[in-house]
Amino acid sequence: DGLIMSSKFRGCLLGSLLGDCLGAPFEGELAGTYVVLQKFFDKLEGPHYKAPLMQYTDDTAMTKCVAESLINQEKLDVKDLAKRFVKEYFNQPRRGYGANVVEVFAKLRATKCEDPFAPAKEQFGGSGSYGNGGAMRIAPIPLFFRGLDTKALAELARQSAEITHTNVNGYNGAILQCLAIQQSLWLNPKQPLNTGIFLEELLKKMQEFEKEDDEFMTEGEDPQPFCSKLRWVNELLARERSGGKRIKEKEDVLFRLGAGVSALTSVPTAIFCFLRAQQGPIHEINTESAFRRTLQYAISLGGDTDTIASMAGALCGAFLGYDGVSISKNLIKHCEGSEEMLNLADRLYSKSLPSDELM
Ligand code: F2R
Ligand code: MG
Ligand code: MG
Ligand code: MG
Repeated sequence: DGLIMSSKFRGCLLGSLLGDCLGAPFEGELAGTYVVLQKFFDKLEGPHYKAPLMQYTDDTAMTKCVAESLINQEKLDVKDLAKRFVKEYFNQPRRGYGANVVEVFAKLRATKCEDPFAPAKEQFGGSGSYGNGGAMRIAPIPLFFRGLDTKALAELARQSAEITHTNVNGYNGAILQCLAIQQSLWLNPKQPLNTGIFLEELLKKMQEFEKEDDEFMTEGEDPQPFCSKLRWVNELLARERSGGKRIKEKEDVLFRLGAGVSALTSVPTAIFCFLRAQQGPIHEINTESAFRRTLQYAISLGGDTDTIASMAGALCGAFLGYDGVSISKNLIKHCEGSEEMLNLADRLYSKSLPSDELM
């Protein structure tokens, strides 16, 4: 019902913000020790509010643009969205943007976003970016359009991504994260999540979208790389459930899934972190909150920590809702823009299509 859904909007956008703010100090590091992260989180959750504020990065800056564009236009308007990305970037360029995406912003500005898709097509010699920038900012789309069917929703996700990411793996990563958030939104947070069924459904949907790109594949390439990764997510979770080798878990996750800046090495990883934290306690992560466990585990993998934690946090928040995340208000207060993000979630909810009945 409405109360639960509005709480899920808040949880999703808050999870996205917190993952970004808390993961950002560790971005680009090797897989960190659990001890350092445990202390870091304990301190921020503790009774004393202490500066410094944890600042958000490009992930959140762009997510806010997507939310604001949907609230104002009440539909996906790619030209409006492109203009907001450009304005946001040139107002605050030092938010840790991807090294190449800034060329897209410059070209969009120079052409006044006349064709919002044109500049991105020129990236990387015409092959387009496969970075995770399209996926990292997707959360407001599955929230706003939560009642759409898979195909229609995926089409919107792809369009929103193609303003900057035209490589098939760039926009398919955005589609995967979008569909995973939509699935999490429609689950009952009071019931334990069946991770096997969750992945089975997601895989079925992704198989449709990866099929369409067969013709672009060169010989020997995996035609369905995201589907293959999802199968590994399932396998790693199943191993853990059967009490498999815990010590090597992190190494296996990094080897099979990765923790990089490409969509392919980060979106399935974020989905894994979310589901793994729902499955139960994790070695050396000491918290009662599955939401905190999700973020802490994602960051412990190293690499693109802000983005993977942000995407995992969005998934977990969409499942549990704000009322179910059970973390201290102090931790939330430590993250830049948290009040504003919750406010955006409320406005997005009130403007979103009342189409709960569609599903
Ligand atoms: N940029 C970063 N982190 C770098 C360090 C930031 C530092 N901590 C700081 O303080 O400044 N993080 C942010 O970037 C990621 C999202 O990037 P996005 O939007 O996808 O950008 P881009 O430039 O399109 O792609 C990123 C890199 O991926 C590689 N790449 C992509 N497509 C490629 C292709 N077709 N061929 C070869 N390489 C490709 C390039 O290295 C790109 O620079 C998030 O992590 C966000 O947090
Ligand atoms: Mg970032
Ligand atoms: Mg295309
Ligand atoms: Mg990042």
